[in-house]
Amino acid sequence: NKKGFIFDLDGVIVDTAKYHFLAWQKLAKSIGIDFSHEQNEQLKGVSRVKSLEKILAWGNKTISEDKFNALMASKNDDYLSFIAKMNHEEILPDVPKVLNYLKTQNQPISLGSASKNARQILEKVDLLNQFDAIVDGNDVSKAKPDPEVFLIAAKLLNVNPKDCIVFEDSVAGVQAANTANMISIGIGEENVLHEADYVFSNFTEIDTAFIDKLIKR
Ligand code: G16
Ligand code: MG
Repeated sequence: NKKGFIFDLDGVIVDTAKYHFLAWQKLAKSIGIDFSHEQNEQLKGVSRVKSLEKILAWGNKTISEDKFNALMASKNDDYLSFIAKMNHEEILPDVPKVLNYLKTQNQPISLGSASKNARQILEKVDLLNQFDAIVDGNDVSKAKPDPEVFLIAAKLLNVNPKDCIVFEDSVAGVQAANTANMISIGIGEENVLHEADYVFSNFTEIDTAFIDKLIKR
């Protein structure tokens, strides 16, 4: 059986949320807004534009379009300075194990990320050539929870959406997978990701028997 396995990037393959946090926090501070870890959690899977809109709303701030664009650019510069220092050691536990097993089973693999920096990050951690398709923030017009990103991935893999399996750490991403009629696998906390078909804390909990079950279903 040929399925399509689609991986979110931030929070599934690497933990870049910590870098987003540092960059957003610096930005928020520069315009006099407090920004907490809890708020950063709510930006997971959310696009860059939407993230800044949320931060401004939390701080009750309105700014000009020029200022908005300037803030977006400097946030990304800061974020990229952290990305520049990444290496393969930042790949989350047992992600390579799962990717390699899928390869031995001839299962096509795609990335499905909201990030416009996805390719750079995959390059830094040496995973770029592991993917048969890459769909990221540059390819979509509608952000998660819209299913567009995963539907494009299914198309590129030449697999029906109902034969796709999505690994996601964000609520919006799980909803996007469900709306696309795909199997959703939440990576994170059960109480947060309860809409997913399955939830695991991380890939160390996913064994080959479970993957075989997904391939055969
Ligand atoms: C993600 C992160 C979000 C981030 C978004 C856009 O995607 O979870 O926190 O705001 O990408 O990223 P960038 O600013 O790099 O374009 P995902 O879908 O990989 O979890
Ligand atoms: Mg994510």
